[in-house]
Amino acid sequence: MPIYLNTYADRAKNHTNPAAKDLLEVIERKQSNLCISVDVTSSKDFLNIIDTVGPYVSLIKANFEPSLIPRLQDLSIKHDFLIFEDRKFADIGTLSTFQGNTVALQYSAGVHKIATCPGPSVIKGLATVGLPLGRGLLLLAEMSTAGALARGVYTEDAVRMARAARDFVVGFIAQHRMEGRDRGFFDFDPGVGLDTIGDGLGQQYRTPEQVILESGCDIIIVGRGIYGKVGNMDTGEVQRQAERYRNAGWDAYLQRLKCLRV
Ligand code: BMP
Repeated sequence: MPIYLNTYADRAKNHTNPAAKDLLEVIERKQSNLCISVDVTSSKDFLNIIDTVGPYVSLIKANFEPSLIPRLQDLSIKHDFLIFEDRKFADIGTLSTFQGNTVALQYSAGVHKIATCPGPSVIKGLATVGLPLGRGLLLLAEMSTAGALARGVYTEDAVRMARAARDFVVGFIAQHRMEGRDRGFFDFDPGVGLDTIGDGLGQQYRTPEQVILESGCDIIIVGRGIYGKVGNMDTGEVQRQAERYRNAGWDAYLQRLKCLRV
């Protein structure tokens, strides 16, 4: 059966990248294809949000201070989620013995990092550090913002680069399923909202149903839809929204399985 038609659990059985396999197992165990994007500046808000939404998510996406890593790791064990460090790598990919200020060094300075990147040399540089640690990389193939340049040839090249480095590249940040139905890559989709279609600054939102059922993506990435306006947070409401998005994402996945099996 083509991989796209399989359950997350079936896909976990066959995946060779340990980070991707872990993620598929967590998704199945928690029945959640929700990734929260925690884009806040206060460490207190950051940790509070994660502790509140932890039970409902499989993945936390953030760009965090190294000093927060031990707390984040404790929370990931407490709530059973993986960490996706979101860094935009746009430096040269060279890994030099003497001069280490490269993307590989940036990458090795943190914890569990999956990142976007601009070329095959960078993928190679990151893989030297990431593969021995059992990590995976995501390539930015398409963007959710209006008028984004990540399309056409850029998107095709991202898919080509991913295919050439299948052991390390585990998928894409995208708006649609990037490969044919036989692919093993993940498609992570940001720009997800249940109550609004944009943020007035170019961000465009689609519903979990559009993303998972219609576009065939695997994971919804949600930020402000869950924690609202920064500095204006009510823990009960954050928890309620996390549960709501978790349920919406999972229902869309169940519907997809049902449709495809008919
Ligand atoms: P929000 O749900 O609050 O709009 O947050 C979406 C998150 O996903 C942000 O961290 C943003 O940087 C990221 N993102 C995106 O919105 N669109 C993309 O195409 C790629 C992203 O990484």
